[in-house]
Amino acid sequence: MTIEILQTAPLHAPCQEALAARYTVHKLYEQADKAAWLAENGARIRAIAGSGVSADLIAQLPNLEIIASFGVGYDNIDIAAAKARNIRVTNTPDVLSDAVAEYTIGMMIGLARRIPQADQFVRQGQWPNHRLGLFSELTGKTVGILGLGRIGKEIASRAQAMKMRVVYHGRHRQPNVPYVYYDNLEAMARDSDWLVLIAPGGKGTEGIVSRKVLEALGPEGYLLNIARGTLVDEPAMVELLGNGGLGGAALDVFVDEPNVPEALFGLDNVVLSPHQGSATSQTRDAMGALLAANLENHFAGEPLISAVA
Ligand code: 8YV
Repeated sequence: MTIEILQTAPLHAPCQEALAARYTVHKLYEQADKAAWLAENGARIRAIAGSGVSADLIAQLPNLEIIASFGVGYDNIDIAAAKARNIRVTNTPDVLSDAVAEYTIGMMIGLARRIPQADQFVRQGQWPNHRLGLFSELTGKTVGILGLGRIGKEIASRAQAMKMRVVYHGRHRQPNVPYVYYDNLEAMARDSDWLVLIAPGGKGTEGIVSRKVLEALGPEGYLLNIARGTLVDEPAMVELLGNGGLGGAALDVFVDEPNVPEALFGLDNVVLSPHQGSATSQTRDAMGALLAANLENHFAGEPLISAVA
């Protein structure tokens, strides 16, 4: 008898294929009546693959042993509910750090130099009659990184390659880190040209980039969010981007994805992206392989590769 697992969302195709070859996979998101399906079949499920796992779903799976999440962030998994039942949780750290860091620098340059706008300018045939203008560059600027974790460090070293000065804020000063530490986010925003957000989502960081922090970053300051939309007071950010209180923003994440505040669509001091940080074939293959390997190890009684602490 094969092990039965539940997929909560569509996954990267090669990952899905690897799971289907090894397990009996049930796709909850394809069930018309999810509650009825869970009531009838929930007891056979031993693992979840995917993201978006609520306490309510966990409660309907009495024999659940492990949740293997596709992604490094696990703010959409009820970790407390899993812990209460000794259900193991894994994520996909490290393998996506380079792709996310690379995209961060790409979006920063895209905003500083208005690359998407330049593309539109040429496509719309404006070049023969108009000049696009002069913009800013990263060279010599200070970037304040919120969250100097694994991805934050990759961003920091790439920012240094762009000849930027790196400072950071997090809950603690880190030993053996060559960057100036700020224990106050608002103070760091005030002293930075760029504020880069790469801290985890969830209740602990909700709204941490408040109106005050955005105002401290100021009319010449640029915000880059590649973490979670929930970190930012989004209405305040939209207002300040529109009235010149904030210089610009490059945003890969939003509070209510895939819905983006429409007021942003008319602003040319923003660059918008549909949560693409880890979206390369290379990285998604590695994330899928890690998810599958964690499940494999769990069912073989081997140590997990990347368990959520
Ligand atoms: C998503 C991410 O997981 O890893 C994360 O936390 O935000 C992304 O890599 C990815 O978009 C798959 O849903």
